[in-house]
Amino acid sequence: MNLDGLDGFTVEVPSWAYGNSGTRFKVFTSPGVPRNPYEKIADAAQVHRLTGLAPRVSLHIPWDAVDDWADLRAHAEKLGVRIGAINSNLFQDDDYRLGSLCHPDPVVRDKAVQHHLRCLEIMRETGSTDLKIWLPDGLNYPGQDSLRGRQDRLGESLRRVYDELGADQRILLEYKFFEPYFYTMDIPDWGTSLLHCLALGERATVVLDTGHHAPGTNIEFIVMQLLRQGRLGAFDFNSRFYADDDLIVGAADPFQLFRIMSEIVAGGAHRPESRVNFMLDQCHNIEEKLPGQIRSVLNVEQALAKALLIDQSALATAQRDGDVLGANEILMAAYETDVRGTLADRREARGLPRDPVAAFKASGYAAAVATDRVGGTQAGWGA
Ligand code: LRH
Ligand code: MN
Repeated sequence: MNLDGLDGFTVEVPSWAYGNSGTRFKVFTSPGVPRNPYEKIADAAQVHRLTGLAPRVSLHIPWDAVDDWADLRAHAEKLGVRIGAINSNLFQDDDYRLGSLCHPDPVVRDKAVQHHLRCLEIMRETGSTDLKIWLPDGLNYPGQDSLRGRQDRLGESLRRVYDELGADQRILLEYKFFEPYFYTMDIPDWGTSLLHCLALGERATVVLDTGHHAPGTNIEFIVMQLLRQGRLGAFDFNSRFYADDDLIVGAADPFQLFRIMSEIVAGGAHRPESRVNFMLDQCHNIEEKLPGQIRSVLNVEQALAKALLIDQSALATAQRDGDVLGANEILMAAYETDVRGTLADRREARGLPRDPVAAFKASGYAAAVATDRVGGTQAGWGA
C-alpha cells in the first residue's frame, strides 16, 4: 500500500477547540481547560507531538489577544508548532447588529476594516500569512436592507483590506448559508465568495467550511470547481447532522470526507505546494477536547490515505468506457480499504505512537493540567 502521498501533509488546528464551547442552551466546562492562548497552544502542541500532523494553530482575534505577540510566537515555536491563520471576529460587537463590512453606516464599516488591518499587523508579528475572514453579516427580514447595496459596500470594504496585504499574505474568505442571520447571509455560498475573490485579486481565496452548506449539497463538486479556478484557499473541516454542528470531522459522514479528499487528490491539492490550508473548525462540547482533536486530524489523514489508494488509471479507463458500475466500484474499493494498520506502521516508523489517543491517555497530561490550571477563567464561548 503506497501512501507516500501523505508526505508533508498537515492539518491546522483551531485554538478555540481547546476552550469551553456549547450551544445556546449550555456551555459545559471541564477541569484543565486552558485559560489563555499560551495554554491553548500547549494543548495543541500535544496533538502535533503525538500525530506529527498538526504543526500549526489558528488563532481568533480578540479571543486570543495577548500583550506580546512575539513572545506567544516564541512560546509556540518552543513547543514545536507555529501560529497559523489569524481569524477576524465580526460577530461579538453590538455595533455590528446590522452588519459590519456591509453596514449602511460608513463609520461602522470603517471600524470593521480597521479590525482587519489590526489582524494584518498581528500576522506580521506572528509570521502568519493567512487572514481568515468569516463574514457573519446578513439579514433577517426581506426588505430590511438592499441586497445589492450590501454587496457593493462589502466589495469596497474588502478592497480596503486587500490593498493592505503584505507580500506574503493572503485573504481566506469564508461563506455560510445561514446563522446568525436567517433570511440571507451576505456571503451565503461559494459563488458569492468566489466572485468577491475574483474581484479582489489572486491573493483572495475561498474557505470551504464543511458545515456551511444546505443539507444535501454535493460539497466535493464545489471543491472541484474551486480547484479548477485555483481559488480553494482552505478548508474548515468538521461534520454535522443538521446545521453548523461543528462535530469531529468524518464523524457524521466519513464517506463524504472521502469523496472530498478524492477531488483533492484528483487535483493534486494534498501536496504542500498547493497551499490549500487543511484546517479544523470544531467544538468539543461534551467529549474530551484533546482526544477529540487527535481523532480529528487522524480522520482527515485516514480519508486522504483512502483517496490516495484510488486506482486513477483504471478509473479513467472505466469513465472513458462508460462503465458506470465499474468506475464506482474502483472508488468504493479504495474507500472500503482499511488503512489504519498501515497508518500506524507509518507513525511507528517516524517514532510516533501507533495509537496517539491511547498514548495521550497514558501520558497523564490531562490529569497534570487539571491540577495545574486552577484559578483564573477558563477560555471559551461566552468566557
Ligand atoms: C463560523 C465559523 C468561522 C469561525 C467560527 C468559530 O461559523 O465557522 O470559521 O470564525 O466558526
Ligand atoms: Mn468555519
